[in-house]
Amino acid sequence: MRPDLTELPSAKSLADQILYHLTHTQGRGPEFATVFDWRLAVSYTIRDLIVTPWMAGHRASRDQKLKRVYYLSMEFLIGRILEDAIINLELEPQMEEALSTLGLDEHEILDDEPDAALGNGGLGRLAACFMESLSSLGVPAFGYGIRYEHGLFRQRFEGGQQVEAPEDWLNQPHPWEFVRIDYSYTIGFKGHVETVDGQSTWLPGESVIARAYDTPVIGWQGNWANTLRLWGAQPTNLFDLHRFNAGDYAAAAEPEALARTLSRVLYPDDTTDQGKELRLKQEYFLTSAALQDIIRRFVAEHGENLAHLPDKVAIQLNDTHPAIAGPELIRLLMDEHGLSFPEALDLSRRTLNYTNHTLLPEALERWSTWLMGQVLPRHLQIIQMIDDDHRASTHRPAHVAIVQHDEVRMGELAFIMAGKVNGVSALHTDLVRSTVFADLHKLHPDRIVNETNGVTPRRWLRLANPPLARLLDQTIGTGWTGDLDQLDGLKAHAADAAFLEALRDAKRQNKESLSNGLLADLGVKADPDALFDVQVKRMHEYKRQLLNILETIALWHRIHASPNGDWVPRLKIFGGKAAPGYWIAKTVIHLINDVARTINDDPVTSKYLKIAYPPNYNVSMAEKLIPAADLSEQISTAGKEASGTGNMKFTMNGALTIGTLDGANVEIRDLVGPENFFLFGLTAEEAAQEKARPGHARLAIEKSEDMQVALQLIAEGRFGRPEHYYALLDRTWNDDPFLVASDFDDYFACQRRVDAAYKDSRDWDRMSTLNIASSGFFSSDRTIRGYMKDIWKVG
Ligand code: F58
Repeated sequence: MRPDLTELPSAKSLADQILYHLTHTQGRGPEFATVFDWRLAVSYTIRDLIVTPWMAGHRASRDQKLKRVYYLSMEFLIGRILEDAIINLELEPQMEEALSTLGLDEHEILDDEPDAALGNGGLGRLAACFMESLSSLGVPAFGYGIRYEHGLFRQRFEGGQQVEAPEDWLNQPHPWEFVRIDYSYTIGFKGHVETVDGQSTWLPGESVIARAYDTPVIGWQGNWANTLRLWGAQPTNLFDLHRFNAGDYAAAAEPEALARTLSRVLYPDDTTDQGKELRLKQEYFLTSAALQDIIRRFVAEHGENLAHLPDKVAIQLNDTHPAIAGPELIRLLMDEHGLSFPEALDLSRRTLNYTNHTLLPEALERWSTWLMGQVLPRHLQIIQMIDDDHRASTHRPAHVAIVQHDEVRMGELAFIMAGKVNGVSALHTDLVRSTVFADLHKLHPDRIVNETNGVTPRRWLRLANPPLARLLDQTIGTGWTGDLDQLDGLKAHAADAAFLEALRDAKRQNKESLSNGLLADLGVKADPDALFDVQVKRMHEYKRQLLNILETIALWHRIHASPNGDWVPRLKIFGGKAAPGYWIAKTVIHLINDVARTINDDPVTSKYLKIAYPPNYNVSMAEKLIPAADLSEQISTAGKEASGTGNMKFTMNGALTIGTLDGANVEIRDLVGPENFFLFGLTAEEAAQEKARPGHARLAIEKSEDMQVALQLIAEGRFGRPEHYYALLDRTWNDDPFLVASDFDDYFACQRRVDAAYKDSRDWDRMSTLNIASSGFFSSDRTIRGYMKDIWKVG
């Protein structure tokens, strides 16, 4: 509830404030102002309105000595901030009016904002949704991350191939942040440890300063704002004056350049060894700065007795990336605050928690003991102490150690140092218990809990899909935005012809705007009546974009063979980036673009089949694509996608899902009803067995005529130079680690069921209604309430 509705500014006062900031903050008169100047003036106007609840929240948390939640994450994939803030303050009508009286185009202003792309994909976007929900629920919380100067790379296609360019969102003033030069911490690296009378002291050989940059995150209805505190790296000595005076300017600037490297770039989910040391340093940089800040605040509010830390502080580690928090917290408590090892260990365990986001063995972090010893020598000692203590206290089997084969296993470290460990969907949590952490689960049977992911309905419904949001407001009232379970009220309208008509209309508006955009940007002419079939996510073998494009080729071949058939027109949309070093994923991108060029130019099939692959998929693009989708592709190999969150956004926006029993798809299907979900493919258990069957790929391909045709057309060079694809074809025939071949026929048949269903538009709309109506569970508000109760013990 808003405390005082009269505080909401009028359109007139917004316009006045915008003009004020244009003149006094931007230093520009309206006659010379660019879109950028106006956008900054609008942003400062909105920021002013956020500052009051932000400060009030801080004061309340401090005065009432409330327990705080700290979310440590190497990634926050925020996207744009301005529109989200306007929506959460419920200022859309006033702002629209204000901007129109100033003669400005609102869309132009909003579109001028660069995405804050400080993340790779789902894990980073989840962190951003959590920040928004924590504020919406009024939970005192801080997000801690790194202020990367360059977020996720920009993607473009040249000759169909991905080309990466640096992203530079900070190349212009960022109006949302407040720099806090008084909150700066020294972060050490390397050097050695001296032990005198049992008291160890780490003498780092290098150090940098972590400086805080704060962005307020406003919650729904503007009552509460938390802080996203991002650390920027600064050199301890700004400048080597000696060298400068000697005329060696490059060398004089070296310390600064080296230090800044730490917060220069977001690590792209990479497969190479390069940058490993830098990545470890980045992880430690974030973690140490955050923990020093947390302890400083605790002491300021509660005094020196750190025994109460777990009562006032709950720390969540977003994956293993900040798992060095275990040894670092112990180090700070022991070496800097004089606690004993057993005390420090106990307090740390009652404060820290860890979320696992992947079962893929190659994604579980490991550091060589050599590198760890070089970069963080004191931490390596403490890790050994944690490991010894765990061995002694649990009598565990030898293969459960943190340090094994000269490697530090960050998953084990995070698990052993956490009060609670959580998976991100029901299936994933079961698999965490039975596979990666099976032994540790046996030793600590109460530690693993499930918290199925969620997404914020403010951004992913109200902001992204205004036509649907309006229809929902008219049909079930506006309460759904803060309480997504109210969507359930739509079930009563699933047979109401007028409602279904209006729903179709809303989807149609989104499809039309997307079609216009695709025509303008890519030259792809899409028919808004076609079925919009969308797969958007990071490019990865396990997500199986290859399965989708092979099915597209096989379908094209069939349409070509009988062009007068009763085909359902489809637009296949792809979006996603591949890690720069991940050649198979990059080959699939190339293939999709090659196939798109051939198919889109085919006069025989073009009224039935088109492909669009807009480059540089990001949060803002997702906000346009998802509301226009009829069909959501969630086709990962079962057992590989921890949860998925895109799948939830599509469901909320009325797309039906074609998917496997993987991640949160399982829960989506249970909730929307199996009859309103297009299921295909092996289960996780069957997939594991199939993978163990020698020659599974070849056997499956030999049984599938459609798949053979698709592979043959690629090999013949129908879509581009075949030699580009020999390695991919060879891998598909002979290895196929993600079982594209084994699931192909079932997927193809399932797509034909989709076609049949789409022909009955009334029934499709009914199913779409039931999908939306059943999606309340996937609000990140529900997820955060789960963490509060099961893990953080707050509220
Ligand atoms: C994703 N992980 C999971 N990792 O794949 C997805 O199923 C889940 O829904 C989501 O987390 C949220 O729980 C993910 O996005 C990364 O991007 C890593 C970043 C660091 C390098 C390795 C990949």
